[in-house]
Amino acid sequence: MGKRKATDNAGNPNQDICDFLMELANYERNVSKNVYKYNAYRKASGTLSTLTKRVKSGEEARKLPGIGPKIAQKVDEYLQTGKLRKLEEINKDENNVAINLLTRVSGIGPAKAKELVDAGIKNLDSLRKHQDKLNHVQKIGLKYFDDFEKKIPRAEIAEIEHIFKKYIHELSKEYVITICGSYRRGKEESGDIDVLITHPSYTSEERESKKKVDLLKNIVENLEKNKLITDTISIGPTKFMGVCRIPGDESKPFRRLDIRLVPYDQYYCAVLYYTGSDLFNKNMRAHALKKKYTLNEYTLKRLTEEGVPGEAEKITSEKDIFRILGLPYKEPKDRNA
Ligand code: 8DG
Ligand code: CA
Ligand code: CA
Repeated sequence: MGKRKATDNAGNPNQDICDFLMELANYERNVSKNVYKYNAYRKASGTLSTLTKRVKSGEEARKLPGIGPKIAQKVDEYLQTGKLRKLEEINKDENNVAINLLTRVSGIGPAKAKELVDAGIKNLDSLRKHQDKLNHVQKIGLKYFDDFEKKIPRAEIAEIEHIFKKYIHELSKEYVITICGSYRRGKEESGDIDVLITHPSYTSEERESKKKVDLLKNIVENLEKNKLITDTISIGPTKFMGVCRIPGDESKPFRRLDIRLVPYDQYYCAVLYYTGSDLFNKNMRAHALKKKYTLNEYTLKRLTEEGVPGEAEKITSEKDIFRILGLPYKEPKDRNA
């Protein structure tokens, strides 16, 4: 699960406002455990990050989608005073600050962070001394804390993509490999690398019959042998979570890598889903429901009068999904909503 970070567009004239909204969002998620407010702040930040001009007032911000009176008021306070009392109050409490810090470790969620803070562990040095309290994922998150906070430049992912394809095609030329997520949406920087893989011999029927359980394991072993994959967080028949680094260059950071093996007949629903953005996905699923369809990372199915999903539609491209739902096709770069 990726950590949700600020929506940072290069040259965003409202970046500082987006940053404080994301700080409030993280506080709501990590400390108040208020998902509703968390999403509201995130949405507001997302909206402001798409503007090409700086907002002049809360009133102006309020006219935008996803910005209500309370957030507009905060934008006003920030524009007028350069700070926000609510954030200052939040950051006065060292436990809040500690919880926010610890949730930045990959694998540590709000509940675990609170447990650690209650046990008196409030910074990374102290956490390093108490690794017995951490599971395997969290230990890797701590080990690579600095690297995992660094964004991955587009050119580096392109290089990793190239190496990836080279080694996987050694196993079989027929593997289809797509790097999804923010990279596919054309972003200049990404938080992690989301790889989807399929093979014509691997279909949803095969998956049910569990015959091809070793496909992903073989891929991962090959990439380990070739020094691209450095650590495994978890691996199952269809999902790998781990760490990679460009081989032969120790100056490069370690990067979070997710690989999913997807049945051939479900590939494009998965590509759509893992390309995101997650807000774009949410809107698309809501639109599907209005058209009496249900869409998820596996399939697109028509709903009966009673609302029961029928057979999966035959999908051979992302365009099929847009067409069936009566939507104009959107290029990945236009899905940053
Ligand atoms: P980033 O890594 O550069 O920060 O951005 P990202 O590539 O858009 O985010 P991600 O967390 O790596 O997720 C990849 C895609 O997976 C995302 O764009 C859409 C889809 N997705 C959802 N919901 C969720 C979710 O709750 N967690 C994760 N990890 N992915 C999700 O639609
Ligand atoms: Ca991811
Ligand atoms: Ca990603």
